[in-house]
Amino acid sequence: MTRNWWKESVIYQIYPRSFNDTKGDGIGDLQGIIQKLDYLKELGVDILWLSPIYQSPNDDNGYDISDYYRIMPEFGTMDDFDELLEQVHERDMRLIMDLVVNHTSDEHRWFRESRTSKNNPYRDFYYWRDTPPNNWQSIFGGPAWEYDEVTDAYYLHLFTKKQPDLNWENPKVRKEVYKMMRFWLDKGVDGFRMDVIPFISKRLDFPDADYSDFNKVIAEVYANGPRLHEFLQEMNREVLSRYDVMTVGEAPGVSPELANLYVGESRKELSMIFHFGHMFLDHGPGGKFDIQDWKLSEFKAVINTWDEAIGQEGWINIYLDNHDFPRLVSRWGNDDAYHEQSAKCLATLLMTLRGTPCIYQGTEIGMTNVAFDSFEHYRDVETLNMKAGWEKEGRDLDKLLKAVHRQGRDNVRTPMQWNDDPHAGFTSGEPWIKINPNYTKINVDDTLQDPDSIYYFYRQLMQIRKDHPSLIYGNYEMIDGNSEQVFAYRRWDEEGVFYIFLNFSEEKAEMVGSPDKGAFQLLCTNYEDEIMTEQLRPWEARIYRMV
Ligand code: TEU
Repeated sequence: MTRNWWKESVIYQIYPRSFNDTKGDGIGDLQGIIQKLDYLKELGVDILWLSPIYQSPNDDNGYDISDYYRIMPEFGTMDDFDELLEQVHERDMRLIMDLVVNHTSDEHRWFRESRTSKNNPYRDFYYWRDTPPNNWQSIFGGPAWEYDEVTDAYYLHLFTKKQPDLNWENPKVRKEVYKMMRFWLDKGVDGFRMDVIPFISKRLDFPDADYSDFNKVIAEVYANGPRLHEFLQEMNREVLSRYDVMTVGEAPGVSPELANLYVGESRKELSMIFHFGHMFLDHGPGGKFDIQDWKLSEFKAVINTWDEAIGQEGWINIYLDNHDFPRLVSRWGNDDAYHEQSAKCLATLLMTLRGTPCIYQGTEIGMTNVAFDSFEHYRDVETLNMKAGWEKEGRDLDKLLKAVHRQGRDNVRTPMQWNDDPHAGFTSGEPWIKINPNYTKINVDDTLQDPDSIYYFYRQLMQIRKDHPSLIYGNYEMIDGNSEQVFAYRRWDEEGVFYIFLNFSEEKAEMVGSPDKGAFQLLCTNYEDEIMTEQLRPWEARIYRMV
């Protein structure tokens, strides 16, 4: 397997709006990120992924771009960006931008032009039809075809109606996208995270879809269109291949079988993808707010299947939360009785699977979900659209609020908790969204004072990963896949052999398949007393290394 800097790195995702505000307007900004670069360098991360910072009306918090060449004024100026990029590079870190090119904002010049008349030169930058050609639904609720009276026609939007889908069939669209990508790469940006990139090629026969299983529609109708790989190979040829950069494709709808079409080295498309296999385990047929139980054996099967599918040919990003999914310690761990142990156990998983790990801002200090007592405190368009839909259908809003507490995206968008000052040190103004009230207990300042904190455990794990490339490039094999308590696996190559045991439960658990004590030494555990009992304690993680 080829060795690359981006395989040996750890990514840290910054949601700029909620990271650090230096202007007192309650919104995070680029100078705020600059202020925290030493904190990130100390943590040990290598690549910073910024969620979109381009000009946007923020219908979807920046994932609705109105100008790809300008910085959102709330975040600062292009000079601030240039300073940020320079400061990141000075610390031998790298920075990747969020490339959102499946759609733009409806306030983008291209769309403002496109909607003025049926023969405007920009008309075919988007998908217009005189009547909706199918029953497609937006992922954020409601029909995916929006009527526009100016030309008495409908346009396609797979997300909000303020996010019209770009028509990639039009070579002028592709040319504009590639030009914009070169603009940022010529500034020295080190790559892109690509938003819903599997959606850019549409099935032009626009078949109806069966919404009894939304995730199936995403996989079989919205994603993996007929010209997708042609477009990605063209993008690689025209742009990416000319720079030493990395790309990570957000890959909803991509199955393990299709993975290496995107990331196989010989394909010359993307460096890696992050899949949604584990992320939809608790989504019922009605989607994320139709919550169903998940079993550890199912979770392990997903990890296994993907590792096998990628094999020696491709590469994936390893993540357990991001700005779209609940906080990992609340969703997969136990953010109450075993907050610290389970956060560290999950960190061990992140750092010892085969792939490039991604830490989402605040996860390194164990930030948790939040349960606002009313919809008025929520800001996410996905949540608010869902509430409007349930209200219209006369459904039980209390039931939805409970589902939002578990699955809502604002769980991960409450501001970073820097200290126990008012507003957690995030802002001197009124934050754009309420701070999680547990900031007095969970914050960076306190974490840095505690040598046994989750933060220092992440640092320890990242150092272990760097010291032992077998944990990056080595083979992976699960042990005892049927256990509903323990996730155990081996990592090995000619440089080393490692066993990892993770107890995903509140009970003691047998260490099935434990390595021969004589041949292995304990390298890391999340129980400070390090008295190694025969059984794993609740949420105990252990890494053994063959001596
Ligand atoms: O997300 C695409 C996507 O599939 C997610 O919307 C995910 O399925 C959903 O959030 C789960 O509820 C990307 C961005 O990450 C997301 O923030 C944007 O809202 C979306 O695309 C539109 O750009």
